[in-house]
Amino acid sequence: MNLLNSAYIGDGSVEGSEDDFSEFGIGIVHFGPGAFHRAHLAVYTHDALKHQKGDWRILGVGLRSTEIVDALHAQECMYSVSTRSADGGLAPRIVKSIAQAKAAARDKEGVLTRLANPATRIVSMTVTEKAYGILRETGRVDRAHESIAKDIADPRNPTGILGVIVEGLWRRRQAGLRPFTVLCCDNLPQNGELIKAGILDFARQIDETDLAAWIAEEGAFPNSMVDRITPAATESFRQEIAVRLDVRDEAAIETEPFSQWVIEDRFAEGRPAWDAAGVVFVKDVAPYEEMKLRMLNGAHSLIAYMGFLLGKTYVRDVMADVQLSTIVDRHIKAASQTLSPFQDFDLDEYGQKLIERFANPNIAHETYQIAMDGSQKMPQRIFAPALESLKNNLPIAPFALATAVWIRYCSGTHENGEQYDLRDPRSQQLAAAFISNGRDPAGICQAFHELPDLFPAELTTSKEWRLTVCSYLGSMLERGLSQTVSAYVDTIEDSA
Ligand code: CS2
Repeated sequence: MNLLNSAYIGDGSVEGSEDDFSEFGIGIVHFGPGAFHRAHLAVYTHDALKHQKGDWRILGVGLRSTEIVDALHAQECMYSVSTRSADGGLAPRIVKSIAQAKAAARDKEGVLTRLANPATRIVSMTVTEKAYGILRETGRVDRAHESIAKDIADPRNPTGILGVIVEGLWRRRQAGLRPFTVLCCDNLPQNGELIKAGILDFARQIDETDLAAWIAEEGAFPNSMVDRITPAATESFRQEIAVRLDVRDEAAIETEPFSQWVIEDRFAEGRPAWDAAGVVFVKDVAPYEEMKLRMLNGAHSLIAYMGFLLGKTYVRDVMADVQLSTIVDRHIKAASQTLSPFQDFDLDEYGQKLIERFANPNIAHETYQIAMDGSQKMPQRIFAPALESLKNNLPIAPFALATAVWIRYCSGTHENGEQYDLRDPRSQQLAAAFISNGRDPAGICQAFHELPDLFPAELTTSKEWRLTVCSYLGSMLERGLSQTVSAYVDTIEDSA
């Protein structure tokens, strides 16, 4: 039996199963209906619809993948989200805010038509950092990015996120409609501003009329900070939840109880009652976003590289190791020192809560999953706070260590010689920067710092920074990671 035919739908025995939103139309097109979206925006939207009726259901679009679209489609887009608390509790609920799912690869016209439909008022996305093809330093599109290059050459037949959105906006303008709000839900700094800059630049490249000016004038691109640790669902979890619910749910996901969403309240054509569902609306997301990117995501990347290289499969395994969790704790504290205090927010308390979240023994979040796409993540997570620390005479060692571990990871080889796939859009460049310098830490460091659009110039030119990264990398190559980690922990203990 699948979820659709289940007695649970409608009988109220699982939270959310009795809710019926079938009369509500689609108002949101979301690109990337992966695990994170289904545990986050879709849940907030379900809860908002309970508080306030409205045509705010979601069309989930897979830009490339078809698998999740098919899974959702087969069960009328209903699915379960189960939270796993540290004490072992597993609490499932049913989510019904997604009305339809489409694969752009199979029905591009259907997606574009929906973007140009007057009922579409918000276009949101979780497509990962690498999908955009926007150069961080300038906000301009990266013409070397595969889908950007393709879509600029053939804009009426787009394949990438920017191309598809701009084509949707172009069609709306032709039809005399207003633009939709673009709501980026990826972990990028000033994500709304960044995608706005990319969209405007893309529009300028393909349209000689004033499309870009119209978008800039009438569109809305609120920045937002999203947070919920959601591992990729596994078959063993699907089996577990099938036993629990007595149905097979191909789109089931497990996640932590914690969830946070902070958005700037600037919407061109309204929004669901997300505030009633717990979303925090603020004037300026920047402080929240910096806190989350540097403290949570920064620590996550450190955990991922260090943990993966030391044979720790999950984040919780790293946290269960006394030495490694000491390093994580040190990192979170150093990251918090780079932030300016805001409102009544207690950064120490936030940091403490992060440690608990990472340590949750019932969340199996793979270090190798988080390690993916480091070139897209390190700048905002590690290099930005490193630069802030350098400028303000704060400790740079935690960030230099994290950078050195990432560089070491980019070798693609474990200490025992076993190889692994880097899974990074720049993997060839990264691997070459490492391998072409043999085992010379200074040469490797130099090659990494010279890669374009990666390190901020002030870090590249700082002797102190380069020497610190280089000395950790040298130690990892000479003495191994375990010994480097132990020596680093001694320095933390000495300074405590
Ligand atoms: C993680 C994030 O995979 C990663 O890079 O750091 O997905 C993290 O789990 C989320 O941002 C938590 O909100």
